[in-house]
Amino acid sequence: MKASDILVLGGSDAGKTHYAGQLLGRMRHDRSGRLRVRRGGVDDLSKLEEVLACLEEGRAAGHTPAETWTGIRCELETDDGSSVVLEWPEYAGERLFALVDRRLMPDEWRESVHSASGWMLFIRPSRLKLYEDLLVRPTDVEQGHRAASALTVKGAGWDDRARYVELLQMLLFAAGQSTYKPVGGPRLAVVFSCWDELNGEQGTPEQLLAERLPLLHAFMQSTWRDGMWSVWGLSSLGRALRKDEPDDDFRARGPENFGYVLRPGEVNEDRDLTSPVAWLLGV
Ligand SMILES: Nc1nc2c(ncn2[C@@H]2O[C@H](COP(=O)(O)OP(=O)(O)OP(=O)(O)O)[C@@H](O)[C@H]2O)c(=O)[nH]1
Ligand SMILES: [Mg+2]
Repeated sequence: MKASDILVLGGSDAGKTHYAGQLLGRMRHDRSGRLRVRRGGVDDLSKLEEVLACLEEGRAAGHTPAETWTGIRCELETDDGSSVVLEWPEYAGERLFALVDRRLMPDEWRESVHSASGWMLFIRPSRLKLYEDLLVRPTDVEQGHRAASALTVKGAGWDDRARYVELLQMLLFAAGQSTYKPVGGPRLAVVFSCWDELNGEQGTPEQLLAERLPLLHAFMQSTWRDGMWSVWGLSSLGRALRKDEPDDDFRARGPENFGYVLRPGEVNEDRDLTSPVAWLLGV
């Protein structure tokens, strides 16, 4: 039996926990997906049970507490009947960008980076932090012609177009990967989460990446071997849920009837939420 870790990468509020909860529900109850929970397997899924319980009541689950670092372990069965043990880290998103901000890689990260067979990077397009640059603010525009507020960069820290590239460079270095030749593993899946928040005009997930994060797109194309990286759209819930007020329709129809992915190159929704994980595991 193969053991495979997926390194889940994503900042705060990126949708990691809700996806994990929905994934568990699908793998357990929907036997038509590419991956299924093996009955009687070696599972430790208590963290995700809590998330799924909230969803079953039509409510959103909470933010993952900062001190959390749990490995969720689950034995899966694939279409061809073989088994994979999936290890899935659950942590608070702010820990991820602390790597870039502090330029230090704690041991827990180092281990995951080394052992993971696939990296899944969650990016929520509606929360991207992008600053104006010279392309949208040409230097020959007279200051007096512009609103004063447009000329100041609000907030400190990185622009996301550079931040994700820096993060991947650090992780590749920690994984002992040379970028001299195209990287042949781990596989990398960029997942644009909360796709339902977009206006429907963004085309395929890769088009969105090229448009909103062109530096990251170029970095992935030139660093990973073709076929070893992919870009997905994801809406784990299909709609926004609230923590305090249950959504009656969601509760009545059940979380298993909500959520979809956009497969690489596609603009249509596909109900199999397990497919990005199946792709990362190579099954
Ligand atoms: N509209 C919409 N909202 C979603 C979806 N998935 C998650 N959310 C919301 O997005 C917010 C963040 O989701 P989480 O899954 O908690 O994000 P996280 O990456 O685990 O965040 P941390 O625990 O802070 O690291 C929550 O308020 C969810 O209700 C979705 O598919 N669509
Ligand atoms: Mg979380």
